[in-house]
Amino acid sequence: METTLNPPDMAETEQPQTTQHMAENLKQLLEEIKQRVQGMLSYTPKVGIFGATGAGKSSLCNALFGKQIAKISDVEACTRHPQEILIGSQNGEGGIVLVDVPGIGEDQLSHETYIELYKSLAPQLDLVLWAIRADDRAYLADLDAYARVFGEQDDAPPVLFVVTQVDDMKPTHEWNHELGAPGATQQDNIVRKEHDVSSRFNIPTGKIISVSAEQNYNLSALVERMVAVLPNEKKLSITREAKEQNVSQNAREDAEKGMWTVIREWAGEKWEHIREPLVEGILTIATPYGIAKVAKWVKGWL
Ligand SMILES: Nc1nc2c(ncn2[C@@H]2O[C@H](COP(=O)(O)OP(=O)(O)OP(=O)(O)O)[C@@H](O)[C@H]2O)c(=O)[nH]1
Ligand SMILES: [Mg+2]
Repeated sequence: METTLNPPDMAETEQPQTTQHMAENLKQLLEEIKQRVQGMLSYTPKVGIFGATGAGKSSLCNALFGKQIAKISDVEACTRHPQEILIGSQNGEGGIVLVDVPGIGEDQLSHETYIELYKSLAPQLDLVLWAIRADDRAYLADLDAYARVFGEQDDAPPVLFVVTQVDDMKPTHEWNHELGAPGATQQDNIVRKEHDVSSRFNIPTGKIISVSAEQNYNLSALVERMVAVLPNEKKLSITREAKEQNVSQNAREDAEKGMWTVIREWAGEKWEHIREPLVEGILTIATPYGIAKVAKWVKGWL
């Protein structure tokens, strides 16, 4: 039987907010936001590295995140099962999960199997890096896999294309070992390659980054793009986990702006009331994550 509740006695419950009430509400909001920030600071992102066999996926994981985390092979297709590797986590917090998957295109049977694997993995990932070897012109397997994995998914994560092993771009003798950078003709060929990838896969050139894992070339540009394409609350997890030398000031500022933007959204119209204690409180909890390093800049921006 339906029961009706007597409306509460409005005179009793709806009292004008006292200063004390307001102060308590603000304090509560402050604590809530700090807890959510703690969650954001210790978020563990999941990044998938997709692409053809031998493209340099495992090498890229190692170069970006700095630890010997994925086995590398010179000869036969090496990563036969997806390896989920949690690196950099402390006390069960933070870190990054890298999903280093087998390369597509090895043979027809495994190609089909791997596409199914990529499809099932994609929705669980925060970001995908799709590796394409600089001197590889046979895109068929990649085009087929990309269309089938991402063409049909609504909940697909952002994808960045990474042109790998650019030190092997012709003419290889041009590579400048002193600067760790391509020579002029190599550079032209890299740009050409990026345009080619862009038109074949129908993606903007801004989503394509050319790197050499072996020569540590352009990895910080890749980290910048990774930070740029992730939503605000996840940006910081990349700058936190990438090898220090691969994190530019730009990437750091982008990630921190992302964090503060989210915090401001959470505070909403109360922002001005709690701004000062909030900034101080967050700088304290964020210090172990390297945030205090640019505290001055952050304060200026806020
Ligand atoms: N010159 C050069 N060689 C590289 C670079 N990155 C990887 N390689 C070489 O390319 C080969 C394949 O690298 P992996 O990292 O094993 O490639 P993978 O995509 O993980 O391969 P699978 O696991 O078989 O799919 C190895 O011989 C690496 O040493 C690079 O930046 N420059
Ligand atoms: Mg591998």
